[in-house]
Amino acid sequence: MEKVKTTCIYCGTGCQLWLKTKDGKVVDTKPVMPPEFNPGKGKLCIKGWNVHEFINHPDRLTDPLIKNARGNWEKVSWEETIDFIAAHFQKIISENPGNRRVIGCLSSAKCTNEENYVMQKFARAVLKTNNVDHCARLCHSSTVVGLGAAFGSGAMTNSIDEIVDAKVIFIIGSNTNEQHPLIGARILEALKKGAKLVVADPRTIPLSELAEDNGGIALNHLPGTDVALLNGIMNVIIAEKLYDEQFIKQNCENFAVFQEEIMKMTPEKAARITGVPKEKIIQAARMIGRAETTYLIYSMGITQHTSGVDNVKSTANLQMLCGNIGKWATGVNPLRGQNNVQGACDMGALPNIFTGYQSVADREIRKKFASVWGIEEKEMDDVAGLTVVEMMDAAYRGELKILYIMGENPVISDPDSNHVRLALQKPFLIVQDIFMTPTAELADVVLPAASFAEKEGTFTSTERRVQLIRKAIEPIGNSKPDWQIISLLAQKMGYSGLNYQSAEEILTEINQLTPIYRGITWERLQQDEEGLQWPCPDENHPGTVYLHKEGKFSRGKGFFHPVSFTAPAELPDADYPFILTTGRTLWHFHTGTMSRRSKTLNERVPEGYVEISKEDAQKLGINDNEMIKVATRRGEVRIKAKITNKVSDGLIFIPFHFEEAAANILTIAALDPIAKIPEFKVCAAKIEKVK
Ligand SMILES: Nc1nc2c(c(=O)[nH]1)N[C@H]1C(S)=C(S)[C@@H](COP(=O)(O)OP(=O)(O)OC[C@H]3O[C@@H](n4cnc5c(=O)[nH]c(N)nc54)[C@H](O)[C@@H]3O)O[C@H]1N2
Ligand SMILES: Nc1nc2c(c(=O)[nH]1)N[C@H]1C(S)=C(S)[C@@H](COP(=O)(O)OP(=O)(O)OC[C@H]3O[C@@H](n4cnc5c(=O)[nH]c(N)nc54)[C@H](O)[C@@H]3O)O[C@H]1N2
Ligand code: SF4
Ligand SMILES: [Mo]
Repeated sequence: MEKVKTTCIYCGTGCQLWLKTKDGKVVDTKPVMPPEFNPGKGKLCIKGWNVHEFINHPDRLTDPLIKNARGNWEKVSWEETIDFIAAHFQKIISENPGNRRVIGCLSSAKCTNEENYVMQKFARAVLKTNNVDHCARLCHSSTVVGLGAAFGSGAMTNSIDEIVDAKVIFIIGSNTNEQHPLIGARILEALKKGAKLVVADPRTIPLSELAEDNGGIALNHLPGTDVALLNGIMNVIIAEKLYDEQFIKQNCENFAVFQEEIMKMTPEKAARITGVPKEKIIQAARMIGRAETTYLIYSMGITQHTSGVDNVKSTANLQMLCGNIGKWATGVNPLRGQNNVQGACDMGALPNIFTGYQSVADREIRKKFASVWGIEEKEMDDVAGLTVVEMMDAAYRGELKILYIMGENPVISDPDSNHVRLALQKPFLIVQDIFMTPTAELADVVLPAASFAEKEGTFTSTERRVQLIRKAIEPIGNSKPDWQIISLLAQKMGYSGLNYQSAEEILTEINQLTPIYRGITWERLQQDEEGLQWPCPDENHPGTVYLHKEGKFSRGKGFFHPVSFTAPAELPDADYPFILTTGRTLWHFHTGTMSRRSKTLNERVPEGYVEISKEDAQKLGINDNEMIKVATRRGEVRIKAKITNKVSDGLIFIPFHFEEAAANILTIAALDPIAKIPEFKVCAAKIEKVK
């Protein structure tokens, strides 16, 4: 057996693992020792341990496929496929002169930095459009906007390793132990060292119980009421003078206006809105306010709301108020979900920025990119492009003529799937994946990509840590690394600026154009066992463990945004009396393309379910494991009931991994007005027995 060291493909923690190979197949996985190495410390979670199980699965796509007139798939050569796609791009471009909104590209947080860089360069330099986006839109777009406005940088401020030294850990809207298990493991270590946990989650998650059992506090607030909860907590901190006056004076601005807003949200009022007893709000405020250091963690419970940006700004307000920024074991720490979602954002796979958050609206920046890319600045799109959900709407209206999707499965992952399915039937659709997904089924052309085990490149983890992935086996069948496929397309369309020989060559171009990645070279990554954390401005820089050191915020001063509570877009009523919230389980990953093809994971949880409280189940006469119908104004699914004490009365929870009981048939496509993130965490639903 041979073994190759690489980075886990599932979540954004960034654990290092060995892929063991035999006869050209990946047959086993082991964690990378020694235990002092960040971020995994010599451990893996259940998904990491079984990451090899999907790689050589017989369902892997091996050849390009074109749908014939009868709707059947035909295997075709790469040459024919590339000709076919390039001809379509050229036809649509020539039929719509000057219209930059007729083509859209979805990039992928599953793919490497180099592949995301190549995808956005293809969109901008060849297709001349800023219509490029990816799943970060559905995930942390509120973070990028909210923390960008408050601090000047949208990334996780501190590192995973610091958790163990925090005195208080405030976890709001993150099911850390199931969704980032090895970050969860560090929280358990901190508990052992005497840290206190404050957990705010509408459901009772594993951490809620741990908090209460160890002298901390668990708050079960109503979904979508985080601003009221956080403002209530800050109201007490200000009233009881538990805030860090000196930090605020020296490093922040707009405090007076913010304070005025906060004083309106008394704990009594916060209790009425959130459903959390006033005493508990006061207790949480005192625990956070009095702690020497509080490390705040949040994830989708904060971001996936029509008030996502406001929620994020509130977490920033709280940490500035307590002087918990720019110090070890503090900070606002949004846990990035996908293995490389941080990297896909850093690489500019977003409609408004190039790499390193450099604005497409800035002429000097456009000039810089144009000169390296060998194109004219005036040819470039200077207006922000469409976001994921906006592209779906444009497709539905017939305005988007071609959609090129790399490594995403929007039929299962976007809100309101029935609408998405209709929308995707309209444009010429190209899907590039490792498996035939429900989205690929709708395509005109399917391109087989090589998986992470079959290529080289880099991923950037949630803590801004850039690490290598290494090739363990040859690409399966005739599949190719994503960057090579895009490169072939670009060449066919007459552009030679994407003819790279290796991922290393692409990273070198990224280094050149991206100040925060300038010092993160291929050579250094090969030498450094633990990767490098950006910002890393030059080749001698050691990388950055935590941002905004000594209160020196990236934007100058930290900005207090006065934020007031707004209710979710759709609340329960007589027709739809339940709140439906959606999310994940430990055992599966997203749309299940990989985890449901992993024998070990799929045996544990083979099908979808809806969590419902005992009281509600009794009222409706529903038994455990009974097939029931859950419906919203968008659609309905048949799904197994799971009676549990994890959800309170009136609340139901569905994990969105299961195609046959797809949560997103039910969810609402209401968006945050700025970040355009959908409200996956709240909509109104009803439950019926199946006759
Ligand atoms: N096993 C596994 N791990 C994963 C993933 C996976 O699919 N499977 N996906 C990865 C990705 S891309 C991401 S983004 C992360 C997501 O990681 P998480 O955000 O931790 O996961 P979710 O289950 O979406 O939601 C987290 C929690 O938010 C709570 N919540 C719901 N509504 C609200 C609310 O209004 N306020 C608050 N405060 N909380 C609320 C839910 O009850 C849930 O416990 O996980 C990553 N890791
Ligand atoms: N209801 C509800 N919906 C949600 C959420 C929620 O909490 N609730 N969360 C949202 C969030 S946070 C996220 S991040 C999104 C995720 O949404 P998606 O990104 O659409 O979901 P994935 O299943 O991760 O899709 C990744 C695809 O990439 C493919 N793939 C893997 N490796 C490679 C590769 O190397 N190359 C190529 N070309 N393809 C590859 C996989 O087979 C898979 O089909 O879902 C969102 N949707
Ligand atoms: S915690 Fe995340 S990165 Fe680490 S092994 Fe598990 S899924 Fe992979
Ligand atoms: Mo995500």
